Amino acid sequence: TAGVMFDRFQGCLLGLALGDALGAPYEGGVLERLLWRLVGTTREGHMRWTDDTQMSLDLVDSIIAIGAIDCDDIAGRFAAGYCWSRGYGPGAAKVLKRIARGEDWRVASRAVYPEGSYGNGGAMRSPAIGLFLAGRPEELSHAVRQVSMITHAHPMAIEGALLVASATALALVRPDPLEIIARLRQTARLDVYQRKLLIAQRWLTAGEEPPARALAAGLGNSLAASDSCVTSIYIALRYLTQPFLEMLRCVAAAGGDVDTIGAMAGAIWGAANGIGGLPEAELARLEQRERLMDAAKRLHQSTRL
Ligand code: F2R
Ligand code: MG
Ligand code: MG
Repeated sequence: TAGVMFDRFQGCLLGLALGDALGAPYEGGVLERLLWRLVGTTREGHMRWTDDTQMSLDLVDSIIAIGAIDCDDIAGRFAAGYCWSRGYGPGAAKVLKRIARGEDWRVASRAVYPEGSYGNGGAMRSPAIGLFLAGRPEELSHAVRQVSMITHAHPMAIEGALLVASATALALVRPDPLEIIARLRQTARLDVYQRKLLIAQRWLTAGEEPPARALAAGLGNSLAASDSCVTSIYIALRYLTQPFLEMLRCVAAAGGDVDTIGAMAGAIWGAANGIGGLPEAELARLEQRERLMDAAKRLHQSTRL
């Protein structure tokens, strides 16, 4: 079992990074895509990933170093890991710069949006917590809330992060799409998530995938958490037994925040299928693959699964 779990931890982190890197060229408008053409490849010719993977790695590095969730340490690593060319959300970038200047994250996170950010930046890094606290739903819920609050204190952002982390934790141990979606419906509290999870459950039960435009219209595709978290969960579960790249084609066709929906769907898909299911040629072109594999290995060693 430990070997299977180790493979799935790597599948989750590498799936997240691959969904992010392969989705990044499709994100944003004309200007953002043009910019990514300039900065989206390393000197060695590898595909770069964006803020989604950077913040996930910062979080994993903190969990490995401390052996627990420590928001002060995580906030420091988020701020130190910030790099403009990884395409952070504008609000998140401001919060991280304030923390880097020495402001407490509790103050910084409310300084940009007093009610907190409702973007998907809290959710995109939450799969790492799903791995660390799989099988312990109450601890998971508490940890996701705390870690989201560092940059994303809005209830929509927190609940989106909880759903993505829970989907990851469930995919790791019981990769049955209908069971996962039913469990997530029991977890959701906010109306918008209840409504979208019901749509996703109906589509999964019918076994028919809607056209890309209807998928985006029904579940959303923007960088708001409420418009991207259920989208990524649905696509991951719909394609759970199909090739990773088929899944990503669906993400790209739905459009919008493609790197982040790809990262979250990739993490859930990878937690269920393991690193062996990921496409080899694309993995070989991914930047810092060894670092990601090592982080997954050490996170696995830090868990009490
Ligand atoms: N930054 C990008 N992509 C750049 C291209 C985006 C393009 N313009 C587009 O609209 O598609 N990607 C990265 O950012 C996303 C994660 O964002 P995060 O960390 O949640 O950022 P932020 O700034 O906190 O929130 C995003 C935007 O949402 C609006 N917003 C959030 N909370 C708000 C509030 N309380 N009141 C008003 N507006 C709020 C703002 O417009 C924020 O800028 C991921 O896609 C990642 O890949
Ligand atoms: Mg990104
Ligand atoms: Mg994005």
